[in-house]
Amino acid sequence: MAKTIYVLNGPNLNLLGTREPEKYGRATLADVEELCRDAGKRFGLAIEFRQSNHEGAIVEWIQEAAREQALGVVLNPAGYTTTSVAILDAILAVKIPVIEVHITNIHARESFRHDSYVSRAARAVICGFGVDGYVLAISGLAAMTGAAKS
Ligand code: CA2
Repeated sequence: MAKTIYVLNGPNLNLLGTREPEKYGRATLADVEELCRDAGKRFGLAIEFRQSNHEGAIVEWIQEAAREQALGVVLNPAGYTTTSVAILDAILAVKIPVIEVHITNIHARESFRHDSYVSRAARAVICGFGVDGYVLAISGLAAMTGAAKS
């Protein structure tokens, strides 16, 4: 059975490609899912791709990923990045690696976007590569877990 990477997306990312294209680009979340599935195939990995506007759903999915012994989680926490102790605690409670991804370079934006709770527990952080950051995160997870060799 192929190992699975959970790709989790936080609030408002369902709007990707439909608003603020100058910031977030024109790719939709469905396009991002396709990019992730293609990247997964290259490494023989299954992708579980989800989005929610609710903090608790993201907490439950991180716990589910660990229970299901997923290879890891790629997480764009979006607006919960700098507010959610609950998501931080969920990441701290699991042993699987979580890679934090942001489409934009959050450090070049407003200061309230800089101080990520998620970064305190994430194994790695990728930001500013646009939606290609998701592919980089999957590739990085495959490499750090040894899945890239098999
Ligand atoms: O750059 C990123 O990926 C962010 O996580 C996106 C979040 C923002 O709060 C973070 O600071 C950085 C915003 C997600 C909202 O997504 C939208 C996409 C298109 C149109 C409207 C919202």
